Amino acid sequence: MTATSAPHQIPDDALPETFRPEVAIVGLGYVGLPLAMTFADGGATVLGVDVDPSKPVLTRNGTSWIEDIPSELVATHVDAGRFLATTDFSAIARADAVIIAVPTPLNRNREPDLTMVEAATRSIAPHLQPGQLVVLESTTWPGTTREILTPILEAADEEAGRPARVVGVDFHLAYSPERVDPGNTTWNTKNTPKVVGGMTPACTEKAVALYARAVDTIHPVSAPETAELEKLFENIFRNVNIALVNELAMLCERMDIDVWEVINAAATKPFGYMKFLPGPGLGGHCIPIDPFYLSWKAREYDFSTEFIELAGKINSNMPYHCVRLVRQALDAHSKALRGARVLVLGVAYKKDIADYRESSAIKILELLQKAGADVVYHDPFVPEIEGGHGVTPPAAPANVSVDLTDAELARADAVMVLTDHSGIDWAHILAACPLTVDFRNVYAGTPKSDTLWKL
Ligand code: SAJ
Repeated sequence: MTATSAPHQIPDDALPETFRPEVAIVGLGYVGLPLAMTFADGGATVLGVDVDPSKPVLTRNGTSWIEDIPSELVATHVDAGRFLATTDFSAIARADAVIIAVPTPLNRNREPDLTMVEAATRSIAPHLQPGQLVVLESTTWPGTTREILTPILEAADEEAGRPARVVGVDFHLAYSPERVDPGNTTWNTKNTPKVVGGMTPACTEKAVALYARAVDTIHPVSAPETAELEKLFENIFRNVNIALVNELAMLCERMDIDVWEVINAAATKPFGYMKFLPGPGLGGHCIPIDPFYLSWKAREYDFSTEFIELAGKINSNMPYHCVRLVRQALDAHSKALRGARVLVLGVAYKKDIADYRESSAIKILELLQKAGADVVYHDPFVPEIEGGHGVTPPAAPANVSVDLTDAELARADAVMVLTDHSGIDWAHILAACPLTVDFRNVYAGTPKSDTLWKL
Protein backbone atom coordinates (compact mmCIF):
# COMPACT_ATOMS: atom_id res chain seq x y z
CA MET A 1 0.00 0.00 0.00
CA THR A 2 1.35 3.45 -0.76
CA ALA A 3 0.87 6.51 1.36
CA THR A 4 -1.62 7.89 -1.11
CA SER A 5 -3.79 4.77 -1.44
CA ALA A 6 -7.45 4.95 -0.61
CA PRO A 7 -8.27 4.24 3.03
CA HIS A 8 -8.81 0.58 3.87
CA GLN A 9 -12.43 -0.53 3.96
CA ILE A 10 -12.01 -1.49 7.63
CA PRO A 11 -13.85 1.02 9.89
CA ASP A 12 -11.20 3.03 11.63
CA ASP A 13 -11.71 1.29 14.98
CA ALA A 14 -12.03 -2.29 13.82
CA LEU A 15 -8.64 -3.82 14.55
CA PRO A 16 -7.94 -7.18 12.91
CA GLU A 17 -8.33 -10.00 15.46
CA THR A 18 -4.75 -11.08 14.66
CA PHE A 19 -3.38 -7.64 15.66
CA ARG A 20 -1.56 -8.31 18.97
CA PRO A 21 0.50 -5.26 20.00
CA GLU A 22 3.29 -5.42 22.56
CA VAL A 23 2.76 -1.76 23.39
CA ALA A 24 -0.16 0.66 23.22
CA ILE A 25 0.57 4.40 23.11
CA VAL A 26 -2.18 6.74 24.28
CA GLY A 27 -1.76 10.17 22.70
CA LEU A 28 -0.34 10.33 19.16
CA GLY A 29 1.16 13.82 19.22
CA TYR A 30 4.74 15.08 18.84
CA VAL A 31 5.76 12.58 21.54
CA GLY A 32 3.42 9.62 20.92
CA LEU A 33 3.86 9.17 17.17
CA PRO A 34 7.70 9.27 17.20
CA LEU A 35 7.61 6.88 20.16
CA ALA A 36 5.30 4.51 18.26
CA MET A 37 7.60 4.59 15.24
CA THR A 38 10.68 4.01 17.41
CA PHE A 39 9.10 0.92 18.99
CA ALA A 40 8.02 -0.31 15.54
CA ASP A 41 11.53 0.33 14.19
CA GLY A 42 12.70 -1.98 16.99
CA GLY A 43 10.38 -4.71 15.72
CA ALA A 44 7.55 -4.26 18.23
CA THR A 45 3.91 -4.22 17.18
CA VAL A 46 2.36 -0.95 18.30
CA LEU A 47 -1.20 0.19 18.87
CA GLY A 48 -1.85 3.91 18.84
CA VAL A 49 -4.85 5.18 20.82
CA ASP A 50 -6.10 8.74 20.40
CA VAL A 51 -9.36 10.59 21.03
CA ASP A 52 -8.99 12.25 17.61
CA PRO A 53 -10.82 10.06 15.04
CA SER A 54 -8.66 11.36 12.20
CA LYS A 55 -5.55 9.65 13.61
CA PRO A 56 -6.66 6.02 12.90
CA VAL A 57 -7.68 6.99 9.37
CA LEU A 58 -4.45 8.88 8.65
CA THR A 59 -2.56 5.88 10.02
CA ARG A 60 -4.33 3.45 7.71
CA ASN A 61 -3.63 5.82 4.84
CA GLY A 62 0.05 5.71 5.76
CA THR A 63 0.02 9.46 6.35
CA SER A 64 2.04 11.20 9.08
CA TRP A 65 0.69 14.25 10.96
CA ILE A 66 3.96 15.07 12.74
CA GLU A 67 6.63 17.09 10.89
CA ASP A 68 9.55 14.93 12.08
CA ILE A 69 7.91 11.66 11.00
CA PRO A 70 7.80 10.92 7.24
CA SER A 71 4.59 9.37 5.93
CA GLU A 72 6.69 6.65 4.30
CA LEU A 73 7.71 5.44 7.77
CA VAL A 74 4.10 5.26 8.94
CA ALA A 75 3.10 3.44 5.73
CA THR A 76 5.98 0.97 6.06
CA HIS A 77 4.98 -0.03 9.59
CA VAL A 78 1.27 -0.16 8.76
CA ASP A 79 1.95 -2.35 5.72
CA ALA A 80 4.15 -4.63 7.81
CA GLY A 81 1.31 -5.00 10.33
CA ARG A 82 3.40 -3.32 13.05
CA PHE A 83 1.29 -0.22 13.62
CA LEU A 84 -2.42 0.59 13.74
CA ALA A 85 -4.38 3.26 15.59
CA THR A 86 -7.83 3.41 17.14
CA THR A 87 -10.07 5.59 19.28
CA ASP A 88 -11.33 2.50 21.10
CA PHE A 89 -9.60 2.30 24.52
CA SER A 90 -10.80 -1.28 25.05
CA ALA A 91 -8.15 -2.33 22.55
CA ILE A 92 -5.39 -1.63 25.10
CA ALA A 93 -6.36 -4.96 26.67
CA ARG A 94 -4.45 -6.59 23.80
CA ALA A 95 -1.12 -4.93 24.70
CA ASP A 96 1.53 -5.95 27.25
CA ALA A 97 2.21 -2.29 28.11
CA VAL A 98 0.42 1.06 27.82
CA ILE A 99 2.27 4.40 27.55
CA ILE A 100 0.44 7.70 28.18
CA ALA A 101 1.77 10.70 26.24
CA VAL A 102 -0.94 13.36 26.37
CA PRO A 103 -0.54 17.15 26.84
CA THR A 104 -0.11 18.71 30.28
CA PRO A 105 -0.71 22.43 29.74
CA LEU A 106 -1.39 25.19 32.27
CA ASN A 107 -4.95 26.36 32.86
CA ARG A 108 -6.11 30.00 32.72
CA ASN A 109 -4.67 30.60 36.21
CA ARG A 110 -1.28 29.27 35.07
CA GLU A 111 -1.80 26.14 37.22
CA PRO A 112 -1.15 22.50 36.15
CA ASP A 113 -3.94 21.05 34.03
CA LEU A 114 -3.95 17.23 34.31
CA THR A 115 -7.42 16.75 32.84
CA MET A 116 -6.07 14.88 29.81
CA VAL A 117 -3.82 12.65 31.93
CA GLU A 118 -6.70 11.80 34.27
CA ALA A 119 -9.09 11.20 31.36
CA ALA A 120 -6.60 8.86 29.66
CA THR A 121 -5.99 6.96 32.90
CA ARG A 122 -9.75 6.59 33.57
CA SER A 123 -10.20 5.30 30.00
CA ILE A 124 -7.43 2.74 30.53
CA ALA A 125 -8.52 1.49 33.98
CA PRO A 126 -11.54 -0.62 32.91
CA HIS A 127 -9.41 -2.45 30.32
CA LEU A 128 -6.24 -2.89 32.38
CA GLN A 129 -5.17 -6.53 32.34
CA PRO A 130 -3.36 -8.54 35.06
CA GLY A 131 0.39 -7.98 34.84
CA GLN A 132 0.10 -5.11 32.38
CA LEU A 133 2.51 -2.17 32.66
CA VAL A 134 1.37 1.46 32.46
CA VAL A 135 3.91 4.24 31.95
CA LEU A 136 3.21 7.99 32.10
CA GLU A 137 5.50 10.14 29.90
CA SER A 138 3.73 13.51 30.09
CA THR A 139 5.66 16.22 31.93
CA THR A 140 4.07 16.78 35.33
CA TRP A 141 4.61 17.60 39.01
CA PRO A 142 6.41 15.11 41.32
CA GLY A 143 3.80 12.80 42.85
CA THR A 144 1.40 12.62 39.90
CA THR A 145 2.06 8.92 39.21
CA ARG A 146 1.58 8.00 42.87
CA GLU A 147 -1.20 10.41 43.83
CA ILE A 148 -3.29 10.58 40.65
CA LEU A 149 -2.70 7.52 38.46
CA THR A 150 -2.27 4.86 41.17
CA PRO A 151 -5.67 5.38 42.89
CA ILE A 152 -7.49 5.44 39.55
CA LEU A 153 -5.86 2.20 38.37
CA GLU A 154 -6.13 0.43 41.78
CA ALA A 155 -9.79 1.33 42.38
CA ALA A 156 -12.29 -1.52 42.42
CA ASP A 157 -14.96 -1.53 39.73
CA GLU A 158 -18.20 -2.53 41.47
CA GLU A 159 -20.20 -2.45 38.24
CA ALA A 160 -17.82 -4.85 36.56
CA GLY A 161 -17.50 -6.84 39.76
CA ARG A 162 -13.74 -6.35 39.81
CA PRO A 163 -12.06 -6.00 43.22
CA ALA A 164 -9.44 -3.38 43.97
CA ARG A 165 -6.00 -3.94 42.44
CA VAL A 166 -2.58 -3.46 44.00
CA VAL A 167 0.13 -1.65 42.04
CA GLY A 168 3.29 -3.73 41.69
CA VAL A 169 1.27 -6.90 42.23
CA ASP A 170 -1.77 -6.88 39.93
CA PHE A 171 -0.31 -4.39 37.45
CA HIS A 172 2.82 -2.30 37.08
CA LEU A 173 3.16 1.49 36.91
CA ALA A 174 6.11 3.78 36.17
CA TYR A 175 7.00 7.29 35.05
CA SER A 176 9.44 8.02 32.22
CA PRO A 177 9.70 11.64 31.02
CA GLU A 178 9.54 12.40 27.30
CA ARG A 179 12.60 14.17 25.93
CA VAL A 180 11.40 14.84 22.39
CA ASP A 181 12.87 17.95 20.80
CA PRO A 182 10.85 18.61 17.63
CA GLY A 183 13.09 19.43 14.66
CA ASN A 184 16.26 18.15 16.36
CA THR A 185 18.08 16.08 13.75
CA THR A 186 20.81 14.91 16.17
CA TRP A 187 18.85 13.67 19.16
CA ASN A 188 15.75 11.51 18.68
CA THR A 189 13.59 9.13 20.70
CA LYS A 190 15.95 6.20 20.09
CA ASN A 191 19.29 7.79 20.99
CA THR A 192 18.20 10.13 23.79
CA PRO A 193 18.75 8.48 27.20
CA LYS A 194 15.51 7.54 28.93
CA VAL A 195 14.97 8.00 32.68
CA VAL A 196 12.58 5.47 34.27
CA GLY A 197 11.13 5.34 37.79
CA GLY A 198 8.68 2.63 38.88
CA MET A 199 6.23 2.52 41.76
CA THR A 200 8.03 -0.64 42.91
CA PRO A 201 11.35 -2.28 41.89
CA ALA A 202 9.37 -4.77 39.83
CA CYS A 203 7.61 -1.87 38.07
CA THR A 204 10.96 -0.29 37.27
CA GLU A 205 12.29 -3.57 35.90
CA LYS A 206 9.24 -3.99 33.66
CA ALA A 207 9.57 -0.44 32.37
CA VAL A 208 13.31 -0.86 31.69
CA ALA A 209 12.58 -4.06 29.74
CA LEU A 210 9.88 -2.28 27.74
CA TYR A 211 12.05 0.67 26.70
CA ALA A 212 15.01 -1.60 25.97
CA ARG A 213 13.04 -2.61 22.86
CA ALA A 214 13.22 0.91 21.48
CA VAL A 215 15.76 3.13 23.23
CA ASP A 216 19.56 2.84 23.32
CA THR A 217 20.21 4.04 26.89
CA ILE A 218 17.99 3.69 29.95
CA HIS A 219 18.61 5.30 33.35
CA PRO A 220 16.48 3.73 36.11
CA VAL A 221 15.83 5.76 39.28
CA SER A 222 14.37 4.73 42.64
CA ALA A 223 10.90 6.29 42.40
CA PRO A 224 8.52 7.96 39.93
CA GLU A 225 8.89 11.26 41.84
CA THR A 226 12.60 11.27 41.03
CA ALA A 227 11.88 10.89 37.32
CA GLU A 228 9.05 13.45 37.41
CA LEU A 229 11.25 16.02 39.16
CA GLU A 230 14.35 15.47 36.99
CA LYS A 231 12.38 16.29 33.86
CA LEU A 232 11.09 19.52 35.37
CA PHE A 233 14.61 20.32 36.57
CA GLU A 234 16.01 19.91 33.02
CA ASN A 235 13.67 22.57 31.72
CA ILE A 236 13.80 24.84 34.78
CA PHE A 237 17.56 24.90 34.25
CA ARG A 238 16.96 26.31 30.76
CA ASN A 239 14.24 28.72 31.87
CA VAL A 240 16.34 30.21 34.69
CA ASN A 241 19.47 30.55 32.56
CA ILE A 242 17.55 32.20 29.74
CA ALA A 243 16.12 34.62 32.31
CA LEU A 244 19.67 35.34 33.50
CA VAL A 245 20.81 36.40 30.01
CA ASN A 246 17.59 38.33 29.45
CA GLU A 247 18.28 40.31 32.64
CA LEU A 248 21.87 40.81 31.46
CA ALA A 249 20.53 42.15 28.13
CA MET A 250 18.43 44.76 29.95
CA LEU A 251 21.40 45.84 32.08
CA CYS A 252 23.71 45.98 29.03
CA GLU A 253 21.25 48.29 27.30
CA ARG A 254 21.57 50.75 30.18
CA MET A 255 25.35 50.38 30.29
CA ASP A 256 25.59 50.65 26.47
CA ILE A 257 27.49 47.34 26.31
CA ASP A 258 26.78 44.79 23.54
CA VAL A 259 25.27 41.80 25.41
CA TRP A 260 25.85 39.50 22.41
CA GLU A 261 29.56 40.33 22.48
CA VAL A 262 29.65 39.65 26.23
CA ILE A 263 27.95 36.27 25.85
CA ASN A 264 30.12 35.20 22.92
CA ALA A 265 33.21 36.19 24.89
CA ALA A 266 32.00 34.18 27.90
CA ALA A 267 31.41 31.21 25.58
CA THR A 268 35.14 31.06 24.85
CA LYS A 269 35.48 29.48 28.29
CA PRO A 270 35.81 25.75 27.47
CA PHE A 271 34.55 24.57 30.86
CA GLY A 272 32.07 25.55 33.52
CA TYR A 273 29.91 27.66 31.25
CA MET A 274 26.89 26.93 29.01
CA LYS A 275 25.78 29.45 26.38
CA PHE A 276 22.26 30.84 26.47
CA LEU A 277 21.01 33.77 24.42
CA PRO A 278 18.68 36.64 25.27
CA GLY A 279 15.56 37.03 23.17
CA PRO A 280 12.05 38.47 23.00
CA GLY A 281 10.84 36.00 25.65
CA LEU A 282 10.12 32.29 26.10
CA GLY A 283 7.85 30.28 23.83
CA GLY A 284 6.96 26.64 23.32
CA HIS A 285 5.03 24.02 25.23
CA CYS A 286 7.84 23.10 27.61
CA ILE A 287 10.19 25.80 28.86
CA PRO A 288 7.67 28.50 29.79
CA ILE A 289 5.25 25.96 31.28
CA ASP A 290 7.14 23.15 33.04
CA PRO A 291 8.63 25.29 35.87
CA PHE A 292 5.14 26.24 37.05
CA TYR A 293 4.31 22.58 37.57
CA LEU A 294 7.00 22.51 40.24
CA SER A 295 6.31 25.88 41.85
CA TRP A 296 2.65 24.89 42.16
CA LYS A 297 3.49 21.59 43.92
CA ALA A 298 6.19 23.20 46.09
CA ARG A 299 3.55 25.40 47.75
CA GLU A 300 2.06 22.22 49.25
CA TYR A 301 5.37 21.95 51.18
CA ASP A 302 5.29 25.62 52.25
CA PHE A 303 8.16 26.20 49.86
CA SER A 304 8.45 29.17 47.51
CA THR A 305 10.58 28.42 44.41
CA GLU A 306 12.16 31.88 44.20
CA PHE A 307 14.34 31.19 41.15
CA ILE A 308 11.37 29.96 39.11
CA GLU A 309 9.21 32.93 40.12
CA LEU A 310 11.98 35.45 39.39
CA ALA A 311 12.84 33.81 36.06
CA GLY A 312 9.15 33.83 35.12
CA LYS A 313 8.93 37.54 35.96
CA ILE A 314 12.00 38.42 33.88
CA ASN A 315 11.06 36.24 30.90
CA SER A 316 7.45 37.43 30.81
CA ASN A 317 8.69 41.01 30.94
CA MET A 318 10.72 40.62 27.74
CA PRO A 319 7.84 41.33 25.31
CA TYR A 320 7.25 44.64 27.13
CA HIS A 321 10.96 45.40 26.98
CA CYS A 322 10.96 44.76 23.22
CA VAL A 323 8.05 47.14 22.62
CA ARG A 324 9.77 49.74 24.77
CA LEU A 325 12.94 49.38 22.67
CA VAL A 326 11.13 49.76 19.34
CA ARG A 327 9.27 52.78 20.71
CA GLN A 328 12.66 54.29 21.68
CA ALA A 329 14.14 53.51 18.24
CA LEU A 330 11.20 55.16 16.44
CA ASP A 331 11.48 58.11 18.76
CA ALA A 332 15.12 58.49 17.71
CA HIS A 333 13.71 58.81 14.17
CA SER A 334 11.22 61.42 15.37
CA LYS A 335 8.39 58.95 14.89
CA ALA A 336 5.78 57.92 17.42
CA LEU A 337 4.88 54.26 17.86
CA ARG A 338 1.22 55.24 17.54
CA GLY A 339 0.46 55.21 13.84
CA ALA A 340 3.85 53.77 12.91
CA ARG A 341 3.89 50.86 10.41
CA VAL A 342 5.72 48.05 12.19
CA LEU A 343 6.66 44.84 10.37
CA VAL A 344 7.33 41.92 12.73
CA LEU A 345 9.58 39.24 11.25
CA GLY A 346 8.86 35.81 12.73
CA VAL A 347 6.12 34.69 15.13
CA ALA A 348 7.19 31.04 15.68
CA TYR A 349 8.65 30.52 19.16
CA LYS A 350 12.01 29.45 17.75
CA LYS A 351 13.75 29.31 14.38
CA ASP A 352 12.75 27.10 11.47
CA ILE A 353 9.62 25.64 13.04
CA ALA A 354 5.93 26.50 12.62
CA ASP A 355 4.92 26.26 16.31
CA TYR A 356 3.87 29.55 17.90
CA ARG A 357 2.36 28.28 21.15
CA GLU A 358 3.33 30.57 24.05
CA SER A 359 5.39 32.53 21.51
CA SER A 360 6.29 35.99 22.85
CA ALA A 361 5.71 37.36 19.32
CA ILE A 362 1.96 36.94 19.83
CA LYS A 363 2.16 39.08 22.97
CA ILE A 364 4.30 41.65 21.17
CA LEU A 365 1.79 41.92 18.30
CA GLU A 366 -0.96 42.50 20.87
CA LEU A 367 1.06 45.16 22.73
CA LEU A 368 1.93 46.95 19.48
CA GLN A 369 -1.74 47.05 18.46
CA LYS A 370 -2.69 48.35 21.91
CA ALA A 371 -0.05 51.08 21.47
CA GLY A 372 -1.77 52.13 18.25
CA ALA A 373 0.87 50.85 15.85
CA ASP A 374 -0.15 49.70 12.37
CA VAL A 375 1.41 46.24 12.80
CA VAL A 376 1.76 43.30 10.41
CA TYR A 377 3.96 40.20 10.47
CA HIS A 378 5.77 37.95 8.07
CA ASP A 379 6.66 34.34 8.95
CA PRO A 380 7.32 31.79 6.18
CA PHE A 381 6.35 28.98 8.58
CA VAL A 382 3.17 30.59 9.94
CA PRO A 383 0.74 31.70 7.19
CA GLU A 384 -1.91 32.48 9.79
CA ILE A 385 -2.09 32.77 13.59
CA GLU A 386 -5.06 30.59 14.54
CA GLY A 387 -6.76 30.27 17.91
CA GLY A 388 -6.46 27.20 20.10
CA HIS A 389 -3.74 25.81 22.40
CA GLY A 390 -4.13 28.93 24.52
CA VAL A 391 -3.41 31.26 21.59
CA THR A 392 -5.61 34.33 21.05
CA PRO A 393 -4.94 35.52 17.49
CA PRO A 394 -4.20 39.24 17.08
CA ALA A 395 -6.74 41.43 15.30
CA ALA A 396 -6.51 41.66 11.52
CA PRO A 397 -4.36 42.39 9.61
CA ALA A 398 -1.78 41.13 12.15
CA ASN A 399 -3.27 37.65 12.13
CA VAL A 400 -2.02 36.61 8.69
CA SER A 401 1.49 36.65 7.30
CA VAL A 402 2.18 39.35 4.69
CA ASP A 403 4.49 38.72 1.73
CA LEU A 404 7.99 40.04 2.24
CA THR A 405 7.97 42.36 -0.80
CA ASP A 406 10.15 45.42 -1.28
CA ALA A 407 6.96 47.47 -1.16
CA GLU A 408 6.18 46.01 2.27
CA LEU A 409 9.70 46.70 3.46
CA ALA A 410 9.68 50.26 2.12
CA ARG A 411 6.31 50.87 3.78
CA ALA A 412 7.60 49.89 7.22
CA ASP A 413 8.72 52.56 9.67
CA ALA A 414 10.36 49.80 11.72
CA VAL A 415 11.09 46.10 11.33
CA MET A 416 11.34 43.86 14.44
CA VAL A 417 13.32 40.62 14.14
CA LEU A 418 11.64 38.23 16.60
CA THR A 419 12.42 34.80 15.06
CA ASP A 420 15.71 34.12 13.31
CA HIS A 421 14.38 31.83 10.56
CA SER A 422 17.12 30.61 8.23
CA GLY A 423 15.37 31.35 4.94
CA ILE A 424 15.02 35.12 5.34
CA ASP A 425 17.43 37.48 3.48
CA TRP A 426 18.42 39.53 6.51
CA ALA A 427 20.99 41.64 4.63
CA HIS A 428 18.36 42.72 2.12
CA ILE A 429 15.98 43.70 4.89
CA LEU A 430 18.60 45.83 6.64
CA ALA A 431 19.32 47.63 3.36
CA ALA A 432 15.65 48.11 2.42
CA CYS A 433 14.28 49.37 5.74
CA PRO A 434 14.75 52.71 7.48
CA LEU A 435 14.94 51.05 10.91
CA THR A 436 15.55 47.46 11.99
CA VAL A 437 15.41 46.29 15.62
CA ASP A 438 17.15 42.94 16.01
CA PHE A 439 16.08 40.78 19.01
CA ARG A 440 17.82 37.60 17.79
CA ASN A 441 21.29 38.83 16.78
CA VAL A 442 20.78 37.97 13.12
CA TYR A 443 23.06 40.95 12.45
CA ALA A 444 25.91 39.58 14.52
CA GLY A 445 29.07 41.48 13.62
CA THR A 446 27.19 44.46 12.17
CA PRO A 447 27.54 47.31 14.65
CA LYS A 448 24.48 49.10 16.00
CA SER A 449 23.63 52.33 14.13
CA ASP A 450 20.71 54.71 13.83
CA THR A 451 19.12 52.23 11.37
CA LEU A 452 20.07 49.07 13.31
CA TRP A 453 19.09 48.73 16.96
CA LYS A 454 19.69 45.57 18.97
CA LEU A 455 18.44 43.88 22.13
N1 SAJ B 1 15.39 30.53 24.10
C1 SAJ B 1 16.07 31.68 24.41
N2 SAJ B 1 17.40 31.62 24.66
C2 SAJ B 1 18.08 30.42 24.62
C3 SAJ B 1 17.37 29.25 24.31
C4 SAJ B 1 16.03 29.32 24.05
O1 SAJ B 1 15.48 32.77 24.45
O2 SAJ B 1 19.30 30.43 24.85
C5 SAJ B 1 13.95 30.59 23.85
C6 SAJ B 1 13.58 30.08 22.48
O3 SAJ B 1 13.63 31.13 21.53
C7 SAJ B 1 12.16 29.60 22.70
C8 SAJ B 1 12.18 29.10 24.15
O4 SAJ B 1 13.31 29.72 24.76
O5 SAJ B 1 11.24 30.65 22.58
C9 SAJ B 1 12.29 27.59 24.27
O6 SAJ B 1 13.34 27.22 23.43
P1 SAJ B 1 14.10 25.80 23.59
O7 SAJ B 1 15.36 25.88 22.78
O8 SAJ B 1 14.22 25.43 24.99
O9 SAJ B 1 13.17 24.80 22.79
P2 SAJ B 1 11.92 23.97 23.24
O10 SAJ B 1 10.88 24.78 23.90
O11 SAJ B 1 11.53 23.22 22.01
O12 SAJ B 1 12.49 22.99 24.35
C10 SAJ B 1 12.71 21.65 24.03
C11 SAJ B 1 12.76 20.95 25.37
N3 SAJ B 1 12.65 19.53 25.15
C12 SAJ B 1 11.93 18.79 26.04
O13 SAJ B 1 11.34 19.27 26.98
C13 SAJ B 1 11.89 17.34 25.80
C14 SAJ B 1 14.07 21.27 26.08
O14 SAJ B 1 14.24 20.36 27.19
C15 SAJ B 1 15.24 21.10 25.17
O15 SAJ B 1 16.44 21.41 25.87
C16 SAJ B 1 15.06 22.05 24.01
O16 SAJ B 1 13.92 21.58 23.28
C17 SAJ B 1 16.28 22.06 23.09
O17 SAJ B 1 17.40 21.90 23.62
O18 SAJ B 1 16.09 22.31 21.89
